[in-house]
Amino acid sequence: MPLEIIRNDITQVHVDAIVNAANESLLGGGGVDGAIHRAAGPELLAECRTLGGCKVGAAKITKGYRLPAKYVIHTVGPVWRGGKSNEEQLLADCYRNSLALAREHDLESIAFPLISSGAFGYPKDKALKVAIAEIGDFLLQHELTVYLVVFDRASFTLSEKLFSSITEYIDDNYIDLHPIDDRNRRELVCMQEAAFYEKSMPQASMPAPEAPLKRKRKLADVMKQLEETFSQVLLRLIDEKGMSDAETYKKANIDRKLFSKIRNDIYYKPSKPTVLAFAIALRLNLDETRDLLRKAGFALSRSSKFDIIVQYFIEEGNYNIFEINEALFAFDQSLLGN
Ligand code: AR6
Repeated sequence: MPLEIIRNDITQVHVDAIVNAANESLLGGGGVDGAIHRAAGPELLAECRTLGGCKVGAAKITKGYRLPAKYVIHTVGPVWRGGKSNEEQLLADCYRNSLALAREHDLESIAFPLISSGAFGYPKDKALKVAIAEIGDFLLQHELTVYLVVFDRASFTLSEKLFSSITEYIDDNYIDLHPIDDRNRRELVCMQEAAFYEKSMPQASMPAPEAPLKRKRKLADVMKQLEETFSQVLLRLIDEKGMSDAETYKKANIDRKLFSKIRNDIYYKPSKPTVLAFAIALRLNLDETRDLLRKAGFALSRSSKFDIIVQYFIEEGNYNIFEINEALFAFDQSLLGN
């Protein structure tokens, strides 16, 4: 998955580079900076002494020494002063300049902490937004695996407005299956199956009376589409939308390797998050999303928070996969992508 949000101690992450939320001296400090220096050993400080400090928003690279990561990219976030002192731009620069360094050094993976969101006081939800937007923009242009490391879930908050509107949507749509006894559950499954069959062949079972020629062609189309596999439907949709392969897999938060597997194997069986990721990349509406899921043997379920949250974003017309993953993470769900 090109962008993954994980909960971990960044000093433990096995990647080409971890990013340090440092200060302008680059000579160590508390928070993540202290943890990185402790884990890397005194050689890191010795190399940092040769760098001559670092400006806010800029980034410098050193070796990783005793860390599992090969490199440390040191960047200096802005101190939060209420939001009117160019903080957002400077924080965005931290991500952009760190990612540029990763590219210059041909790195394949990088892990970021939530820069400025500790001692420097940047509100965590705002800091997260900047991180996701900058990393997301970068990933639409370049190949890299990026981990956003969130230290403790308690520190992770979606903006209150988004959080409460998703919660409300879940409350309205979520069916908790547990209180339902077996008989009810069987009935529910039968109802879902009936709805499924009713929806799956509308043109074939209920032809419009007034257009025999058109009806015939439509039926042929339906039959042809029934025979298509997930992989074939996906490639057809990409063509129909006028998108390129790269644009599609990047917007789906899917890496190139997985995409070429799907492209080369017409019988490829994707996971549900992968199918939904493509539905988002292709900006499918809910019905189209259901059709694509069905091709891979899945359906949207009202007893899955994961499904309901994705459905919320589709209904809102928000197809930004990184923002959707931010919400899924906040609600403790698995993320979209491979
Ligand atoms: N792994 C991942 N994230 C961590 C870890 C860790 N081991 N430790 C803390 N965090 P901060 P800043 C999270 O204060 O706000 C230093 O003294 C933490 O929960 O480390 O940019 C420097 O020398 C928070 O969300 O960095 C500077 O003087 C995030 O990392 C100053 O602090 C950033 O918190 C920089 O302040």
